[in-house]
This record gives sequence, structure tokens and C-alpha cells, in this order.
Amino acid sequence: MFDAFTRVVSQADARGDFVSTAQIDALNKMVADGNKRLDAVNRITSNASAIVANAARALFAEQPQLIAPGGNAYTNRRMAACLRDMEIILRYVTYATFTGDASVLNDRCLNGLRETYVALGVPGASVAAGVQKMKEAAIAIANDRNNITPGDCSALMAEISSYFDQAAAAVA
Ligand code: PEB
Repeated sequence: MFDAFTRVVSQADARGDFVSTAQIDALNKMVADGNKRLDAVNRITSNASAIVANAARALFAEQPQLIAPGGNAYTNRRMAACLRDMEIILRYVTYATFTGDASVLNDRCLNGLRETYVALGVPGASVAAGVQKMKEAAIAIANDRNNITPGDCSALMAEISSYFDQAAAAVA
């Protein structure tokens, strides 16, 4: 598991080289914008259950076959597993956002997830659709301009979106 700093160190070490000035500049910018990152993680974390529940509701409204008899979220056990899966994925996206690096998401959550869903007969495309709905809700909450000093968060929002996109692409 890397964060933005240890990844740079690991790459430099593999080259047997010092950390480059360009890399230092990039990390410096990340530190300077660090409060935005922590605020975004805090907002998504504090609203996690609403993000999951609303995304799941929207998913089931769009794909009612999932909750019909025989569907992959039919019976409370499968519904619970589905909500739990969405929460796990959201949690790892917050870890990636926090560390500024996708490796924790990839190594500990997405690695082998597609194969797991294939084995379970859970439709990956539906999981991906649920992840996209979480992305919209999470970005709306993280990028909400109320009660903050408005600044440019476009790069951070694009980064967070990319973590959701990686999760969706991993299972679709
Ligand atoms: C991944 N999900 C399920 C299982 C596992 C995961 C390992 C099998 C074991 C169990 O049932 O608990 N676990 C999960 C994960 C990590 C992990 C992400 C990462 C670290 O350790 N059903 C739907 C939707 C979708 C869904 C499309 C969006 O209709 C999910 C939610 N996951 C779902 C369902 C099951 C499951 C298990 C229904 C139960 C499948 C079954 O037993 O029939």
C-alpha cells in the first residue's frame, strides 16, 4: 500500500535516484491543498450511510429485477450483502482520497472482485451502476460550496471521481 509520498520514494529507489524536483513540486502542491482533501474525506465519511442508501435506492428503482424474487438483492441476506459491498467500496475510495493514491483501493478491495462476483452470480454491471451513483452523490457532497471558503477543487474532485471510475471499471 502506497500513499502519494511513498509511491514517489519507491519509484526513485527503483531508479536508484533522488526524488526529482518536479516530484517535490507536485507533492508540495498536494500538501498546500491538503485541507481540501481532508475536508472532502470528512464530508464523504460523515455522509457514508446516506450516500450508500440513496445510491442503492436509485439502483433498485432503475433495475427492479435486482429486488424481485430471484434477483441478486432479493431476500434480506442478499440486500444486506449488497449494501455492505457498496459501503466497503465507498470506504476504500475514501482511503484512496486520503492517501492520494489508488493502491489501497486496488490491492485490498478491487483485486479479484470481478472474479468474486462472477463466482457468486452477482451482475458486475449493476454493481458498477451503483458505484457511479455513489460517485455522483459523494462529489455533490464533497464539492458543496455552502459553509466553506469557496476555492478551486476541480483537480481534487477529478481525482476522487477517478477512484470511483476505477472501482466501476474493475467490476463492470
Ligand atoms: C465482496 N460480496 C459478496 C461476497 C463477497 C463480496 C466476498 C461473498 C460473501 C458474502 O456474501 O459475504 N467482500 C465484498 C467486497 C470486499 C469483501 C467488496 C472487499 C474487500 O471482502 N447484489 C446486487 C447488487 C450488488 C449485490 C448488484 C451493489 O443485486 C452484491 C450490490 N454481494 C452482493 C450480493 C452478495 C454479495 C456477496 C447480493 C451475496 C450473494 C449471494 O450469496 O447470493
